[in-house]
Amino acid sequence: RHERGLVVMFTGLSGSGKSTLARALRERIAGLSDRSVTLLDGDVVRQMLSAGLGFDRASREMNVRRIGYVASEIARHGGIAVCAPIAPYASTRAAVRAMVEPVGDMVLVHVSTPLEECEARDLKGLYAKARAGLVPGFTGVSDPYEEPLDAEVTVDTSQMDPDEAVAHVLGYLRVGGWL
Ligand code: GGZ
Repeated sequence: RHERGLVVMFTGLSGSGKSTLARALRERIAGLSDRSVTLLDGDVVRQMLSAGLGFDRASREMNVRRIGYVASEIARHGGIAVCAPIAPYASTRAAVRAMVEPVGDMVLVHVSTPLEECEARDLKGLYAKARAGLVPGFTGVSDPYEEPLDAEVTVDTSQMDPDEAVAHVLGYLRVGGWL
């Protein structure tokens, strides 16, 4: 078993299932491990840690780096942090990895649910608004999402249900010796 802390960062489009998976993973890890497991919930982060930031490139970079910093501090002290920002830029994800890896382990989970599926779900009506030009710079519609080439795990919630996706991540963590 690893003594080092761990950061599990989900990345993917709006509506891809990141938050659902992050919450479920947190619950599963809490039931399996003695270590503390902290969920950095997207909505709470945007309200508290990143209050006032928008969705332009600089704001997204700042938001994701702040999440990465807090997660790395949790890992430094031996805890497990689970977070789920869109994190659309490869360079920002690399910066987070560079912050985490000196003090803990980093597992990037790409939630690769296709845009068409996220848009068909449109849980919050944001894709429709974005298509209508009412939300400028919406990820996947009018703003980039750079697909990760360095994800440790990839799950597509159009191909499996949330329980299966979480089981997949848990399997990776078990085989790797974190659980
Ligand atoms: C993308 C946006 C935007 C724009 C508001 N682009 O489905 P949601 O609503 O709950 O998840 C999205 C959330 C993304 O915030 P993050 O902090 O994860 O993004 S990033 O990592 O890029 O900083 C969506 C909502 O905020 N939202 N405007 N223009 N998503």
